[in-house]
Amino acid sequence: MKSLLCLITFAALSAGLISAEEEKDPTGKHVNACSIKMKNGGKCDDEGSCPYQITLPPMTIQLPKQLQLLEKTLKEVQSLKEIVNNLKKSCQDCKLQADENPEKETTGVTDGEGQVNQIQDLQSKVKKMSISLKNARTQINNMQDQIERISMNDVDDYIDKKIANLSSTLSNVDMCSSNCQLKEAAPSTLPIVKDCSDYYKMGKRLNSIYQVMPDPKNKTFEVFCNMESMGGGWTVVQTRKDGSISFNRTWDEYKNGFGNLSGEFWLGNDRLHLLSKSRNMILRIELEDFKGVKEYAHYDQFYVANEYLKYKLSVSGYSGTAGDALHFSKQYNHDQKFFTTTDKDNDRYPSGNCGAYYSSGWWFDACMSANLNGKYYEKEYKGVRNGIFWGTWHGVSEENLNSYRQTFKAVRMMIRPKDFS
Ligand SMILES: [Ca+2]
Repeated sequence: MKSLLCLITFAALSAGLISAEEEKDPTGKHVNACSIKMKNGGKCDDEGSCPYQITLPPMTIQLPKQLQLLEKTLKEVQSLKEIVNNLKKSCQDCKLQADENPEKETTGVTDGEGQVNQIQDLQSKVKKMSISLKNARTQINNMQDQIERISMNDVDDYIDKKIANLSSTLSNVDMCSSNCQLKEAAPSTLPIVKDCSDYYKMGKRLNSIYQVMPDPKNKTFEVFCNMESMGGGWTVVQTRKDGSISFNRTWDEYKNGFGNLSGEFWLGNDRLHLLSKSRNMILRIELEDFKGVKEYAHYDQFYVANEYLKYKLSVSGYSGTAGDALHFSKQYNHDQKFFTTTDKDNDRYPSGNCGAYYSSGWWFDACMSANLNGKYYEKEYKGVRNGIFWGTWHGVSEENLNSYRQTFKAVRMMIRPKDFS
């Protein structure tokens, strides 16, 4: 009977249905003792019947009516406990998975399939968007490369051509503004004068100063036209003939030009750029020494870039008698070199400024095999070769450190459109 009562009490405790005070031993440890006590309640009578006293804990428990029902309840409670334990374990596993793989969305045990699918869809969309973003970034990078390859000069040229077309159209409209029907195909009375060759075509045959406008975006400026030598139509860009002008000048002076168009001068790098940009130009260099020897160098192509590109020189296609000093050797080559002055070092000589060393503004390499803007010496000189220099001139190759330097009496640089005839 006592064991049955203990069993019932234990079952109720396990199911959490009742609470009971736990007994402790003198050391304070919990003791799994049954709290139900049964003892002798008095003296036994003659027939041997004894009074017993049962002490129950001070609790009220509503026990099932039948023990079978109690057992069933116990089993259900056990089963519930197992389910709860499994759920706890599943939750812990889920949490661990989520910690290990934060990119994956956790789908709780209780989440429906619909939610799982939704999350997978979202993940798939995120992946697609990520790929699209990568592609877009690649395309942007490619476009940036292309933009960098398009130099400002090309854009400049493109705009110039468009403006030239517009100017031509506008002048036609002007001519036709008053009495169009009476002026049938009237020849243009406003010819475009880009350089001296246009004046030559208009019948001008006098060596003189003329106004030209190679670029409609820029103002007209004066040039000296050589209409007499070598077929005429030449726009002169540099002249040396008496040493009256110093060519040891600053960047800005070379940019804007200096000297006297009727005497010695540098036309100016900005003008050189505009002239050589407006048409494909050829270059003719003429040299004369103090012995009266005259030679020339002809280049089939000549172009000077804008200031932004440091007036880079493009020159090629040599023919002539003076030798190709601009392309002297692999070491000394003035083609594709930037312009350097005493105050702006764009040369290829790392230890100093060739312009300062040779008292000149020029398309220095590191440093030079030609320099037509060097000092004007009337007599032979020694030391630093800072005079007007042409590296393929007679006798120059035999010069040594102690010998006299070659000097020049006259130098001239002039350009003309390649298609001039
Ligand atoms: Ca340098």
